[in-house]
Amino acid sequence: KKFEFFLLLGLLCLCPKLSAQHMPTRVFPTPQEIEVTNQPFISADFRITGLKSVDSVAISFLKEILPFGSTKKAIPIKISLLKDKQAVLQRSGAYRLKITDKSISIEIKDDRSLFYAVQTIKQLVSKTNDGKIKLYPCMITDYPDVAYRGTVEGFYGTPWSFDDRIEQLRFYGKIKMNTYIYGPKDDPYHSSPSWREPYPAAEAKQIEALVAEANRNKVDFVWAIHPGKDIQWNKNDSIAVLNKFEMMYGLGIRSFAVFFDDISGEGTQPEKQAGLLNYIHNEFIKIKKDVNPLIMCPTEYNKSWSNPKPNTYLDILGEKLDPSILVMWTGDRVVGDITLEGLNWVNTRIKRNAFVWWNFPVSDYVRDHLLMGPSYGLDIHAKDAMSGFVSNPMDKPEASKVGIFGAAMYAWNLSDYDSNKEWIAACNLIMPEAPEAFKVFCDHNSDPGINGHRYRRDESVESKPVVEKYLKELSEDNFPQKESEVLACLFKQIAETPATIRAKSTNESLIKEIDPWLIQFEHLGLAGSVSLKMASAWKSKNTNDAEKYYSELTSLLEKMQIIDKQYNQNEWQPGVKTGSLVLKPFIIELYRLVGEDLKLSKNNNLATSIIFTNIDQLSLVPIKTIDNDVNIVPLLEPIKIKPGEYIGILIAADKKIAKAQLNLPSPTRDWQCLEWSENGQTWEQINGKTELMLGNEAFSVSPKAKYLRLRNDSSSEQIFNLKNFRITTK
Ligand code: 14T
Repeated sequence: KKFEFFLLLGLLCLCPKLSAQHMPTRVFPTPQEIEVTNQPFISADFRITGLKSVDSVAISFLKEILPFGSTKKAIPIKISLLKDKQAVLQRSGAYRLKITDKSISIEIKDDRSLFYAVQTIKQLVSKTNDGKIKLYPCMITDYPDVAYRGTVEGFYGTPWSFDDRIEQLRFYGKIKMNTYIYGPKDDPYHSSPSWREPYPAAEAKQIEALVAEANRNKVDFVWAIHPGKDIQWNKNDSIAVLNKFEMMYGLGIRSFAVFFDDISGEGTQPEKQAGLLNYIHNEFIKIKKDVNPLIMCPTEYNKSWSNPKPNTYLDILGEKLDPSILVMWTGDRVVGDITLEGLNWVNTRIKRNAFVWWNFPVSDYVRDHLLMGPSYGLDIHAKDAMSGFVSNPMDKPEASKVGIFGAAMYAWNLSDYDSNKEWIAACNLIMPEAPEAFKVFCDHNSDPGINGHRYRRDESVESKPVVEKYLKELSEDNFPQKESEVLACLFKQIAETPATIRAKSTNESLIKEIDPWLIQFEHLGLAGSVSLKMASAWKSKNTNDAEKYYSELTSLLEKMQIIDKQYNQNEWQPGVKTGSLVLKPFIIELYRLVGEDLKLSKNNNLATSIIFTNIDQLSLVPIKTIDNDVNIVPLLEPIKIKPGEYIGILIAADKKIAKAQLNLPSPTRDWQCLEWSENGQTWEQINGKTELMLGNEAFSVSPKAKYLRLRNDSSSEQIFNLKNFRITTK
């Protein structure tokens, strides 16, 4: 054993050593100590020795990565307990991994350690052409900086689905996160009115299955209750919480939380809250021997909302709560950065290290935006000031992985954390088939826009100075040739990005989540390209071309407005915003400059007719206009139209509809509802016209009509061919 160790030491000394940045493969999160040689060895098989009663999930996982055999050449993998008495190696998940061409040694503290060591091995392994295993000798000593790392499903809006959550738990295992706090605000059995009631059988079964998946991935499934809206501070309700926890225990839950956020009135009293929590701690947590410490979210969960006077809410919790109970904290504000100073402030008051609830990348307060940027604003010196770190994500689980990945890298190894580096790593991991395109998408979809929390994020970081230079040169009456070329490249890339992502990525759920933003992003790219051509024609005094591009841009901007009115129509922040911090304002600025100068600005109504549809497949189908003849360019492939979907034309502002002519053959006709509108909001049906659509006969429409559309009025998806959809204008 000693000999082996010295052999490894010798090897590590002889071979050129590689620092974390120059490793053959990146291990994530960055291990605390790692030395890797750049001389790989190759082996056909491996076998296990040492500890027998270790976690079978980790072992079967290991067998998926390394071929097991019993030949003499098989490299032994020895699993043993960490003998080191260092405090950091006593943490759950700590492991030491030594790989030589003679043996692999895995030293562990617990089952989680073995699982994490296996995750690390998986990242170190590559395969030769003949299917053998290639490994780099290395020595890794690793443990987490923060004990509890994960997410809190704590947003308002549609909770994640069962399948979403299963996939999240697997993802957390891969990035060494160990905590998933279940607290969706819109689950009635988590909050009022039904927190006292048991889950219906079907939902209970799903929770059991989620707990099982969490266990396989060494994630604590923390079930949270949110009783504060209508809790009565009496024995009955204390027992109601206890009973509910007992039921959840029966479903396999071994970690619990009580949330008192976003409530008012009776429920907010700190003495009562502490009383209930201590009761649960004494009567439940302490009695069950296999349950983790209680977690609570206070009512005053951020500095800006907390009473600064001594001996008020937070001090009372600090004083009264059993010291083992963990207290959550979102920072100086509801949504904001996490600083050591801010944590020290609250830690003194709650008399323990805060459990950070980071409200990023949650978007429930800006539902028309995506938060796809780097996870920055996290203090890398705060590891000894927090007991846990969880991220509150978006209602879009796959898209949230970008932000969650950063949070995971931070919480494992704070001093190594570089938000930008990990953001790039996240894009590579989450969309390995098109990492560059995904990065472009994320880069321009990260700022939440103006919001009540006054929380803003960088966006279009590298493009911003180019845009600024471009506008400055223009204002000084120069034409910024170089910047114009750089931005033309960028907008071309943006316009192509959605198609690349759709074609290459196999992650259908992710594409579905971001679909409206992909559609809008494509138009942003097209509008940007046209705006540059317009500005360039204008600067070279080519007024004809400038006007032509101006009107093209008008249509594209109008189209973007329509997309904003068609997709993601929630009642809070409806619509679809993209590139809203730098690129969209840039396009609008060029539009304004040229429009004002050429006296076109008063006429910023729709200059040309455009397609009006909410069928994704058709959103970019062009409209052909020749004099007064306006028609949708016919498509060869049949079109699928879901219930409620429609296809039509919005005509240019200065035109009126004289008549229309449609030929859209479909196996059945009873789904077809033909409608016109003046404003795109209220619609009038044109009765009895659908028979005409076979005959190509023209019919007249109200003179007030600006829009004409055919809508699927049935409850099932239909198929039709687009042969002719034509409007004659006057
Ligand atoms: F418990 C908390 F730590 C917390 O952050 N609670 C909510 C959370 O569920 C939500 O996702 C998050 C972001 O919007 O903010 C908290 O919710 C609020 C915040 C407000 F400022 C609800 C109402 C508010 F006025």
